[in-house]
Amino acid sequence: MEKLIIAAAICGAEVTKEQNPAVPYTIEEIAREAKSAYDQGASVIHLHVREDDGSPTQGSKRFQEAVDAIYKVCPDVIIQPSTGGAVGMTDLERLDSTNIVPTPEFATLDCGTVNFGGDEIFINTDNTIMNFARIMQEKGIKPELECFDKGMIDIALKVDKKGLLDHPLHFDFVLGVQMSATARDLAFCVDSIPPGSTWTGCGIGRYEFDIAAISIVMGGHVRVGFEDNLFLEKGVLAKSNGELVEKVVKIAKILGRPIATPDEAREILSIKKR
Ligand code: KMH
Ligand code: ZN
Repeated sequence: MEKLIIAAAICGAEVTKEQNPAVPYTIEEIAREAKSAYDQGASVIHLHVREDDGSPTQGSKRFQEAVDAIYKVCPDVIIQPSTGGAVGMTDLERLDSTNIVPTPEFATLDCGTVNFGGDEIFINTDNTIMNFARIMQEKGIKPELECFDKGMIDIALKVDKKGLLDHPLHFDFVLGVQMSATARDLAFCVDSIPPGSTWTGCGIGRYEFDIAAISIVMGGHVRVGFEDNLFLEKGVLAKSNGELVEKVVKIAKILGRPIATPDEAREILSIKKR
């Protein structure tokens, strides 16, 4: 089976130090968390950034500082800035994370509107999605198609029909926010994407390691990290993102799946190194 790409979503926009003191806010903390994940086997860092007080920002200046600091300690890692940002940000704000040097190799593209719990709605209209896809295509940024349910896969395929996505496509299936997090859900998503596409499974909260294990067996890739889950096991906070990655590496070893280096991940994902 193909080597396993592990993506670490080290920071997110919503989780706080009150929930887990290891959640990074400062540039130093973000670099520390990226290194902890990379040292354990993460080849992709999914990146949000914060101001020092923890408030989320998509500002390119802050992203540039974070990316520079990460490359110093993880020179060959694939950095994947979020273009989702935080609920309520404008499209222009969200896209600012891609205005860095070098231009990102990879970035998220959220393929629909999502109920985030309570009154929170993460809005992605068709025009937003098409516009983000067009800009990423122009800049040569590989989109990770974030799909929180099957309808979002269909939207991604509609964007593809317009010629706004270069092949092979790469999907990230996020389970446990809008769709439930079962093997059946994941299998339905995997069955719904074009042949030759690659995909990552991402389980939110207590589903993180179930979805990781199922994805490893099914030949997909895995995302873990504080953005999605703060616990190493029930009642035990993870001390670092590295601990979460380490657990995936252990599961992969038991299941016989070797781990991809960043350059091997580029090859699998058809990403051009900057
Ligand atoms: N923070 C969420 C509103 C992404 O990174 O592209 C959006 C999100 C998805 O995290
Ligand atoms: Zn994110």
